[in-house]
Amino acid sequence: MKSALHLSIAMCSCATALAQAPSVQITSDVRETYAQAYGFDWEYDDGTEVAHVGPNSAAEWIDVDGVTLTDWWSIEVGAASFYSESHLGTARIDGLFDCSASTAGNHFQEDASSRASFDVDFTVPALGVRYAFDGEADSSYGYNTANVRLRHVESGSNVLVVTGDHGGSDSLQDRVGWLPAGTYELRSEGEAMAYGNHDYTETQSAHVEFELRLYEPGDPDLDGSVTYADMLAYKNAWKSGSATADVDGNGTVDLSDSHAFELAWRAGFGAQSN
Ligand SMILES: [Ca+2]
Ligand SMILES: [Ca+2]
Repeated sequence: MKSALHLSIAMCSCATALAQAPSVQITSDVRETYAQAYGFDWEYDDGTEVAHVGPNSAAEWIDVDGVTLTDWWSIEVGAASFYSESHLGTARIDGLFDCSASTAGNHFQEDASSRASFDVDFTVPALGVRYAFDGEADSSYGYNTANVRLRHVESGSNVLVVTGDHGGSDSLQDRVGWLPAGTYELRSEGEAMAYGNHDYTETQSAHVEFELRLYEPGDPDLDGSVTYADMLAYKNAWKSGSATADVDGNGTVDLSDSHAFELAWRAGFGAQSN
């Protein structure tokens, strides 16, 4: 049965070809930032905030802002700031979010927070795509959140999860695999929330950084071109039953995976030779 993998090498007349950018489509893009600081005391009750919404479907968005609040007597209340940087493309989607918030301890009640959120949906075409992912998230202990998650909508399964909420720290490095056809939700959030009063102050932070790189499904060695080396790499992985040969992501390695890969590999050559 495994000899089926040999067929496609003989059937393809091309020696090598550069891979096209995979034809994923961004279908929804909501990126937002927010910072606020408020305080309350005998003769003071006020605050300030700033909120931004990123340009829909723009490839790049960098947003740096924040608030610093003092009361009517110029006594410090609190501060919050964010740095948000993200990129959307068919070959790369990434984000970097840093949020911080602090209170000064000069009032009966103080709070400050900052937030950066990233909600992007995209679709993967019929043959799927190959991916590589790096991500990390961490936050200081408290109500803070820092996370990133990639979910395949049709199956309801989380493909990638990095969670550094509430003082946690997490990372996924050099993670590779296939994304089968369908709709995907990529969600990330960083939020820092600080509280304070006359006896208590806080300084809080959240950090998230991730990069999802997308490749032609016929390019399992991820060098940007579909060559015989990719077929050989896949064949070896498939023969050994390695999870890296599980193209459809159903947890088993069988002929349906090798057939799916052969289709993708041939399509990678064909797209370039036309
Ligand atoms: Ca390759
Ligand atoms: Ca499979």
